[in-house]
Amino acid sequence: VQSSVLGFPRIGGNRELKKATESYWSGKISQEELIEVGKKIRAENWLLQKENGIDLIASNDFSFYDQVLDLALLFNVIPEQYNKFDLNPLDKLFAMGRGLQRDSIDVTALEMVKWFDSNYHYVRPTFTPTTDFKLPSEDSLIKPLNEYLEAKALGVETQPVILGPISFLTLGKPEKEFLDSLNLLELLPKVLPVYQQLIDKLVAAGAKNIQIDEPVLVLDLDEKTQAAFKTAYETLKLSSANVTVATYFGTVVPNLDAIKSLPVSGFHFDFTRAPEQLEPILEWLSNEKQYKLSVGIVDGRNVWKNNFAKSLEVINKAVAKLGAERVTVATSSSLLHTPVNLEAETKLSEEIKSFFAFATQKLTEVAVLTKAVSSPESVSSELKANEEYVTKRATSKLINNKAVQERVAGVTDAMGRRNHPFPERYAVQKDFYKLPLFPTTTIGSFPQTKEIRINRNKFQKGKISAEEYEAFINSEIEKVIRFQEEIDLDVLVHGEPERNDMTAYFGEQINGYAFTLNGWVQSYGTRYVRPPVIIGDLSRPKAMSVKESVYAQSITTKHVKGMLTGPITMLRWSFPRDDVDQKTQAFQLALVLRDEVKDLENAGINIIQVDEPALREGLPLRSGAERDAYYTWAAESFRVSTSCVEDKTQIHSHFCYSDLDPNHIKALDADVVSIEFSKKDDPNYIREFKTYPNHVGLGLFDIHSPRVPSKEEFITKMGKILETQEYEKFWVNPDCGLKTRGWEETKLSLTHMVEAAKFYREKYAQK
Ligand code: THG
Ligand code: ZN
Repeated sequence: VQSSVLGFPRIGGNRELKKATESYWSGKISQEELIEVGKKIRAENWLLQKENGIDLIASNDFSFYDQVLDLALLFNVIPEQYNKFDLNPLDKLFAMGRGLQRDSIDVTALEMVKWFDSNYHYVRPTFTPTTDFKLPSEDSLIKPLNEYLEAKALGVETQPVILGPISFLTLGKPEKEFLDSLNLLELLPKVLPVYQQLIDKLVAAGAKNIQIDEPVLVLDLDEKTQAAFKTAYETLKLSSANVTVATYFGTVVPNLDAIKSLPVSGFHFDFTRAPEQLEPILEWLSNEKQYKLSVGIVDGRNVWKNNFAKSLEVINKAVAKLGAERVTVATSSSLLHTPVNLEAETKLSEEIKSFFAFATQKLTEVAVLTKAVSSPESVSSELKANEEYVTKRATSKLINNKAVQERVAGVTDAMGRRNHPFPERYAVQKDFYKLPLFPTTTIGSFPQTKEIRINRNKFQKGKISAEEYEAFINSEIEKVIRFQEEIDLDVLVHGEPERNDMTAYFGEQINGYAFTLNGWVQSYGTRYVRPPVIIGDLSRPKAMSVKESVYAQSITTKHVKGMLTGPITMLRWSFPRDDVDQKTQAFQLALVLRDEVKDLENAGINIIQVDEPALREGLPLRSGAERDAYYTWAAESFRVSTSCVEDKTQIHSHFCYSDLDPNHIKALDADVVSIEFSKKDDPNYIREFKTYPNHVGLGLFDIHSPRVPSKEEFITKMGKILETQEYEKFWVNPDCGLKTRGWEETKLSLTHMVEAAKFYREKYAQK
């Protein structure tokens, strides 16, 4: 039995890669210095894995920005606009990943999209019918080869990891003018020779094992894509190395026929996310003795310690059926999605710490499980300690709260229903709020200035008192309220100066959550998140957001919107429990939020927004029963959190990041929804929202850009929307929160937005 790790976090134990990359961007260090930092991180990661006795250690898992973008650059999949300037390879990579504005250069970034259902985002390659796939002419520019040799020079034999041809093509998209005409798989005959050259070079350099990732095998694939696997892998000559085709994050079973007879040495499957695929896979492989099986069993997506007894059951079943020499023990996926090292967590209680394993600790887990198969006595103390952990965690007071469990069990349909349907509620609300036509509002956050960050930091470090901090926050709230009054917005917000990462802000006030000091994971490029961890049953000791909202309402006669993060987003942006299903966790969060919503209402906050930007990302990867079930329980958990209010209380919600089906938003029954919209110049998307029965604000400007749209631009944009929307249900707002913007552009953009709303208000008043 061998051990295998599919990839290690590349950010460094102290976010060295982020710091170096951003220093390079701002001209503080040279490219050589940046490259050195990358080299050092790679060396540390490889040596650490070697010390832990891992047999198959990944190389080419490192990236200065994104591994999919690396491959696009390597294969010369570079849209023309990036070739117009004489950029060196690394600068070209950054230009494609994040855009570049410098001297005479002005190029935007390629699209960034979610990596399956993880919180990582990859850069989407774009293809044309004439994309000229080729390797760089110099070997020194071939990243997988370089990194393989670099490790070898350190005495570490690695397994290069390459995204496979079917996934590479189908995770990309055609360039704009070829959207309807180019079928990406048509490019297969052109890309395969380049794969072949790359593999031949790796083999010539000494690589004995190569991993080819085909994660799209866990998605719904049409017949053509399924058939393409056979074509691709039968065209490639792979017999000179041990090639493992790897999938993760789901079951491969519906696509099993597509890979059943591929001429490769073995397969890797994820048995943490899809344990149900074990039986059919073993059944198949027991008759196909040429294949090895890599058993993905140490979770690459979560922070929990492995349950060795449970894992060994799976591994031993595989060994019994296939024989030890055909089985590899592995992480379920790359460890990219887990924080680097638990040892850095000096503030976690010993008990909580004893429940966790970060990437570094997971290496030991893989090694122990591997030894446990052939010589359990050599790891008997580890196995015993793990058994104790399992019992301790299952019975921990930190985790179990009977009252919460009973409350979730007692959730009724009625709790997820408002007192009356929207038309009746709206009649009451119309009378109560007396809002003008085209009411204007914002999504919640206002610019997070340096001053805000400094004060938050001082408070966290105990350098200013709670009273001083509260006074500061109140002064910020007052500033935001006065500004909104000045430009005559209709529904005001308090601006959220007290929050940074909203998931963490609420999580910190909920029992059953744990936090890390250094548990960063890459979200995209040099942007990382530090997701809080749901460790147990969730409950709210006291109100979480009432103080700030009530203060804001107390200093204005206009309506102030309360601001909360919905149950699905809280769940998706945290590390979830692995001992309770996601629906239960969502419902626990829903009940916490329900109490908060009620407290806000009781405190005189009449409009309450519960954001669900992550609603769409929770979607199961495959269509079918599980996906339908998700929509049902996700919507239900939202409604449980918001349906406890009177008719007059207006529930808002907000979505961003991805295309949404109005039908799924409808199921939430929010009175008003705001949706990211400014970058969609797609009239069909607007039209779809005509069927949305409640009120809707389509975002009118991009908050990711400092650009200020003019009043006329807003008027044009609104005009387009009003061509299809019933004007009475139309709200006016930006795409998303303004926390990453500066005050100057925020003031101008919002002023123009309000002026445009007033323009149409007058125009429609005459109708
Ligand atoms: N919170 C959590 N998870 C998330 C998001 C979040 N996942 C999805 C989405 N939002 C990811 N988007 C971003 C946007 C910005 C940044 C990270 C992810 C970002 N990070 C800062 C950085 O790396 O410099 C660090 C921010 C911090 O100090 O907390 O800018 O909102 N849990
Ligand atoms: Zn948003």
